[in-house]
Amino acid sequence: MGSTRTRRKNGQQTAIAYHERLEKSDLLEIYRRLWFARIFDEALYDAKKKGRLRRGNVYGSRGQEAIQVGTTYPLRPDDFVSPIHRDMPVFVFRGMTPEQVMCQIWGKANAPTRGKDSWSHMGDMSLGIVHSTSMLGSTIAVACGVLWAQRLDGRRDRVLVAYTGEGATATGPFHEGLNFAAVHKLPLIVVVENNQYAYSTPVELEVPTETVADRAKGYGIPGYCIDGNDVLEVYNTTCAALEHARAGNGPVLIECVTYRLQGHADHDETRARQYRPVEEIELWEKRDPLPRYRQYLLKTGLFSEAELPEPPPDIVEQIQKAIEYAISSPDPEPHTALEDIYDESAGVSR
Ligand SMILES: Cc1ncc(C[n+]2csc(CCOP(=O)(O)OP(=O)(O)O)c2C)c(N)n1
Repeated sequence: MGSTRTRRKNGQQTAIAYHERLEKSDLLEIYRRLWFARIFDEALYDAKKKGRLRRGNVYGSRGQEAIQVGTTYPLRPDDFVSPIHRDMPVFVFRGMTPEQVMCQIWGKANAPTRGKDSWSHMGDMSLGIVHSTSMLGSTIAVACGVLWAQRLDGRRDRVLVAYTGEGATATGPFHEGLNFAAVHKLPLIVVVENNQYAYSTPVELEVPTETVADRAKGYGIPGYCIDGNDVLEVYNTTCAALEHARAGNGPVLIECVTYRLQGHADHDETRARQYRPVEEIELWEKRDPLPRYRQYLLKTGLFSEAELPEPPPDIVEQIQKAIEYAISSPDPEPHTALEDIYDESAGVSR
């Protein structure tokens, strides 16, 4: 490993500091969202450890919060996102309530999928959240379908931000999807969360090019390779990509170089300490995006220490309340198992 520095060598960098146009209230909201994502993660790990969450795995995003916040903050309300397993806070940033998301995780009757599925396997097109699919890489092909449908409806200005891990960039549907998007100049932004590992497979065994962003050259589209732990760099690059895509110039690939500070999921914690070198973990803990952004805010002179609590207590309370709400919500009744399976209005019968 230790390839981050060389991996950042290639790939374009955006020179425009879009963040300089942000108000103080925006800077604070970005800080709070970073903490929302961090606390969300910690609270779920804690619930799992204490036996309060008894189903599924917890796919943490500790260390990757700057990507979730920096890529969603500049979006318009009518843009789309396509989150995957490591992007749970994105559902909230795009309009779902923490209660809805927690009910989904606990598999409750009042969850978006009414307890039929859990974790990220949900969507809401009224919020522009494309239903997540477990077949990694296929999310890009699905995103193309959504954008193609938009085009048939005469809409070319709604951008879709699709998230993927670096491992998933080695799949066939990723290439087919991105190729299709590039040929038809679809307004797609592919955010590659390069956290260095796909389960236990290091990035070198998934990607033969120096950077993942190099893959963009094969489709004739811009590819950025950026510091995924710097929320403002992520924000600035997303703003540039949005302008490019909205203007009808086609897709953009943004590789956010980061690190998966935990195991692949909670069940992998012990093994992940064996396949990742200790020095590597320690190095990346020092690059934690939260204290980095806090230091930046303090240096601007706009904020006092007291204005930037670590963590903000009201967010801790908000997330705990959502968890308690989910735990006390009803389980789905067995007879609902066959409901919502077919779209009756489309004329398909059971
Ligand atoms: C096509 C496909 N192959 C395998 C899996 C099983 N799987 C789930 S997550 C994962 C690792 C994905 O790694 P990466 O794309 O780098 O994302 P990360 O989990 O690191 O965020 C794998 C192999 C899957 N869901 N889909």
